[in-house]
Amino acid sequence: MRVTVGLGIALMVLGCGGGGDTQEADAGMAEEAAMPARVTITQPADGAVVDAGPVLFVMETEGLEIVEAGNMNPGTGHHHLVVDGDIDWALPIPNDPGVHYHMGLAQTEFTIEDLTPGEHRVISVVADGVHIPVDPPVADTITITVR
Ligand SMILES: [Cu+2]
Repeated sequence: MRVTVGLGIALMVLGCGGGGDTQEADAGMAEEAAMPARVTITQPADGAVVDAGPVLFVMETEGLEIVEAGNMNPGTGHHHLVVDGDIDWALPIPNDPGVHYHMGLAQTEFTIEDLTPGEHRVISVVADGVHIPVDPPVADTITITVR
């Protein structure tokens, strides 16, 4: 019986990619699935004015695990920062420093050294092991001004 239930949960996870299923076989798991994952840029604050020079970005996540790039386990991903750029939600995030940055070693903080003076839109987005944004999207956007 235990084996049957365990296998059922394993198949369910594989089948749905780790999200969305609210079967009540396991109350704890149903609760977890009901909470949407999210990411927040906790530093700098949205609207902050920062001095030119290195700027430290700090990300906090809920509802998913931050792991190294290459890990395709359901419910995991790694951080990215997109500076004044766009995101194609269906494609791998490009690797072009200056616009798209990958935190492929599971970092939750990242310093951008060379932000130009002026206003910048910075998007934090969590993507899977092959750098495709997780679905549903887990992202946060701030605007900062470098002086
Ligand atoms: Cu990546």
